[in-house]
Amino acid sequence: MKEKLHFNSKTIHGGQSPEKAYGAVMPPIYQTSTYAQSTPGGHKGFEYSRTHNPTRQALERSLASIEAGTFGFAFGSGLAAMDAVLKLLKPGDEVISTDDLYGGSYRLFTKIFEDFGIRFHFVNMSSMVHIDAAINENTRLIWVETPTNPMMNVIDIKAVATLCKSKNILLAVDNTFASPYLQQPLVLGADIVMHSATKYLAGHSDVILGSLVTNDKNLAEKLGFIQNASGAVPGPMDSFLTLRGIKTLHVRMQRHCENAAQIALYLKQHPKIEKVYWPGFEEHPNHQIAKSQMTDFGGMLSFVTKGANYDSAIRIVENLKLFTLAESLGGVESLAGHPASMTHASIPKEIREQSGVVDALIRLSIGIEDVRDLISDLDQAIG
Ligand code: P1T
Repeated sequence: MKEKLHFNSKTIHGGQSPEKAYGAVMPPIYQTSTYAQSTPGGHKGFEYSRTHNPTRQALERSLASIEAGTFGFAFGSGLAAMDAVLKLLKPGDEVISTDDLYGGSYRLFTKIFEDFGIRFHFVNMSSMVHIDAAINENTRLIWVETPTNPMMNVIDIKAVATLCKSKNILLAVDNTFASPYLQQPLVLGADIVMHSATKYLAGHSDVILGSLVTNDKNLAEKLGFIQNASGAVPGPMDSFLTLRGIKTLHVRMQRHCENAAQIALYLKQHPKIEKVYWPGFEEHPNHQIAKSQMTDFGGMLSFVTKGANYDSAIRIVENLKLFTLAESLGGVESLAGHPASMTHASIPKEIREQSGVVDALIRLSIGIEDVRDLISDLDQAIG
């Protein structure tokens, strides 16, 4: 019954049932590393918390449910979840990814996995032609991030999935910016959906956690093996907090989207603004794809002021009072960031600038405060 629920009920009930001992509505935080056995192997389904933990298992069931998947896995961070996917590969394998993606993802690919003999191609995925041109007989994985961080490009998941299926290539989608409230990549044909659950899923800027969900039993066996064998699992407290966060995902996302839409329109008509990157604008190059694969346009946007440079962008983010200048996104509070010096500093300048991550770019994670206060703050900071 529970898996037939609508999304706004799955966030609360998906994969959940009251705890057996006392009927606790929320799973207890099972802060234990191990479990008593009556005889070697004689246990109640839990042996050691790297392998399984009841609080983490409740979260993993919830993650699978909200992503319309069967198998969920939680990790100690978003990057640890990505690391597990890349460990499906072998030396000589090749990966195609977006040319605009989170700086830490780029760093994981190029500074860790290239040394293990895996080759990465970063292409503009707004056209299938670019992806097709980068495919060869060694291509094993296509890694899509959509909307992209921080340029807000939207990639057509269904079209990439069709291409992947025809060539027997795995498709993984980083769904961090959208959250499953806005788009569900497995339904669109992806094999694996990944989250930095640190962001919208947990939602309160108090946890670092990552997740993977798949419908493929064979892939799930491999990912579960890697999760246990490499051991990058989250603790029970962080699992609990993320599960609690997910229960309000739908109401938070609705407000994030409403506030971001108003701020995007406010910035667009501001005389000092050069360009606003937000997929809800009709003139956004991927607006039609965003409209068809997302239910709304999300809570993230980026912008550049007229004649801006590194110093003037830094001045604006320092002037903000209600927006906090900080890395991360997706929490209830609004954050501002300067990608060139913060989240994307690990990408060489000439490479990041090719995809638009210039020194003048400012990124906003729009929170769920009263939007009038957010606009007043931007007004005084932009001047
Ligand atoms: O920080 P962590 O939970 O390990 O997740 C990494 C990650 C992966 N994918 C995307 C799209 C991300 O945005 C992130 C983390 N991003 C930030 C910290 C940021 O401020 O953009």
